[in-house]
Formats: sequence, C-alpha cells, structure tokens
Amino acid sequence: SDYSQEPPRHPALRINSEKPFNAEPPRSALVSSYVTPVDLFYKRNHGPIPIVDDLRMYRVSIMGLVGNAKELSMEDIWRLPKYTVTATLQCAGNRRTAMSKARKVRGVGWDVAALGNAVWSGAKLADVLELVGIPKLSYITQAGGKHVEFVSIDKCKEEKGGPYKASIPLIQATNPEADVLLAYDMNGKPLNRDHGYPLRVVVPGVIGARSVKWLDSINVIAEECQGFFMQKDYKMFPPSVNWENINWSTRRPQMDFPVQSAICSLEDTDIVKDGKMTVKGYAVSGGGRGIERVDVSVDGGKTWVEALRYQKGDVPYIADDIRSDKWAWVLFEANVDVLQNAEIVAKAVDIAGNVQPENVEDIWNLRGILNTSWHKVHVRIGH
Ligand code: MTE
Ligand code: MO
Repeated sequence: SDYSQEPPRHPALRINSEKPFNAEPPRSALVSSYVTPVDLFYKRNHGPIPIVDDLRMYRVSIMGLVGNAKELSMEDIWRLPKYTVTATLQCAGNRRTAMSKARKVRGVGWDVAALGNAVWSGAKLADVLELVGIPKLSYITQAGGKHVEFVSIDKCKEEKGGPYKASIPLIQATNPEADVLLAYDMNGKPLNRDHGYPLRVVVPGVIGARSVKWLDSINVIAEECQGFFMQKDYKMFPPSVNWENINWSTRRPQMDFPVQSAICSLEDTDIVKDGKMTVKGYAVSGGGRGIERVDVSVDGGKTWVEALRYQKGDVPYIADDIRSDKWAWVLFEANVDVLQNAEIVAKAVDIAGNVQPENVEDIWNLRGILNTSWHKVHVRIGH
C-alpha cells in the first residue's frame, strides 16, 4: 500500500499510528470551541488516503435490491436539498489506552480525543434513496432489501486489499429524522481528503466506523454487511471473552454509542495551584439522546457538583434548551475548590437516564471499545 501521497496535517495532532494515519488533538483543543476545527478533528483511517482528482468523473453507484440502479454525479447530489446537521463523530475506540491499562486490549491506542463535533452539510440519504424508488420510512424494498451498505474507494488490509465498508438498517437510512447524510461539506467547506473528499456518509449518534468516507457505492442488501468492520471488529464482548474462546457471530455490530464524557482541561499528571479552578470537558450520548446532566467530583466520586453545560457559543446554562443540537456534544464546566492532591472525576447522564459506569474493569472487552467509564484525572497541588 502506498502512503507517498498523504495530505498535510496539523503539527499539534498526537499521532497514534503513522501508516495508516491515526491521530487526535490535545485534550485542551477539544474544549476551546463547540465546533471542532477540521485540522484538529481526529483522523481515523485503515489505509492510505485515496485520491479523487477529477470531480467531474466521480460517481456514486446505487445498486442492489432496488428497482432502478443509478449512478449519481456530484452535480446530482448537489441538486438535492442541502441539509446542515451538527453532529459529534466518535470512534468506538475512544479512550482505549486507559482500558488497556486495566488489562491489555488489541487496537490503536487513543486518549480521550478520538471524537469531534462538526457541522456537516449534504444530501439526506433518505432523499437519495428516493431517486432509486425507495420511499421514506421503508424497512424493506420490493426486492427484499433491508440494509444499506456503504462501500468506500479506499483499500485496507483487514478487507484483504478490498474497500472499507459498513451498513445501517434501511429503516434508519430512509428516515429523514435520523439525519443520515451524504456529506460534501464539513464546517462550511468542502470535505478535505482526510475526512472523505469528495463525499462521505455521516450517521449521527452511531459509532464513527459506520460513517464511511470516500463513498464509492451504496448497496441495498437483504442482510447486514458482511465486511470485516461489521463482523470481526467493533462488537462489544463481555469481560470473560478472550482471543481463545471468541465467537464473533454471537454479537451484533455496535451501532449507537453509549453515554460518554471526559475532562479536557487537565492532563493525567497535571500539577495545579492550590484553590479554585474550572474543570472543562465534553459529554455526549448516542442515538440522539441528549445530555441530562454532568456531575464533577474532586474527591474521587464521594461527593459531586453539577456542571454547567452549553452548546454553540452560548454562555453556560443548566436547563435544557430548545435550541439544542440533538446529535452534538455539550461542553461542560464546573468551578471547584481543589485543596489537596485530588482525583477529579466526571460522569454524565443522558436523557434516558443512562449513567456512565464507574470502573473500566466492568466493561473491559478484548477489542477495547466503548470505554465510557468515569473519567478520572489525578492532580497534584504545586506552585
Ligand atoms: N471510512 C473509510 N472509507 N475508511 C476508514 O478507515 N474509518 C471509520 C470511519 N469511516 C474509515 C471510514 C472510523 S473507524 C471512524 S471512527 C471514522 O471514519 C473517522 O472519521 P474521521 O477520520 O473523519 O474522523
Ligand atoms: Mo473508529
């Protein structure tokens, strides 16, 4: 595989793997703005970044169990109504390094920044599927299609040199309220190469692995995608399963991500000045479930204070707000007094009442996905 034509990248990114390129921003960059700048947005790849140099030649084919297969040009996609959705994309492997410290897991290591919040614009997948004769809110096509598979242009070793692919259920793909996009813009500008130029899928509220970049074709199929990343990866196993007794077919591919939060204003080993400080971070849940509450503790979880939450450029507010972006994170901040060496903790609660689990051991899994345990940071008092 050829890594000689990778795009330029921001020097502040922390590189977790060079080839393929996997990198995340420093924690502090995440809480400096509600919308994550493109160059600091985490990059998660499984192969070299493909090159699409002639946009006029670019086509997306829509095929499989549809009435009339079609090839769409970018012009065709641009002609459809343009929707803009603010959505947080999170890799299922976010916070894997911390899970691996409890007990070794397999996979690229990530700190707490394998996620970002972007403003995505593009056509709704539901509108695109209508062009091939599939009505809105369909769970099955006349030819028996129940899943929509996205196939990429890139090549990766997990697929034995074939393209990256994933699928979502047809009912989600054809539901306009699910806001699944074929996005061509990120933060108001055409996608760059790292993030899927010229066209990518964005499945809000679902682990990043299903938001296929560099889209080549859309396949309507009867069963979920049989690709590596659906069947042999991105599944959550119980702590008892190891590499000797694993049976991949016993679990479903992970779709929605669970409630998550992390502190971003502090690194693990920070020395702070005695006294008042502001703890900042992010909280997000999958499936469009908003964040109900974020609790912060400075005594390892014995006592808690409620943090202020905000989206957009708003001043922090506590009450839920009708302006809220349902697919996006909230940033939080809490003013606390740190009088001695302390364990600072954050935990979030989503609107369904789901709470992050306390201990990583309880959710340990051999692939190291979905580490949503309480985020703990040790600080020492210094001068
Ligand atoms: N799409 C393709 N074609 N190839 C990939 O390697 N990685 C997936 C997803 N889509 C991937 C892909 C994973 S695991 C994640 S978390 C997101 O893209 C990351 O998107 P980003 O690099 O734009 O942040
Ligand atoms: Mo991912």
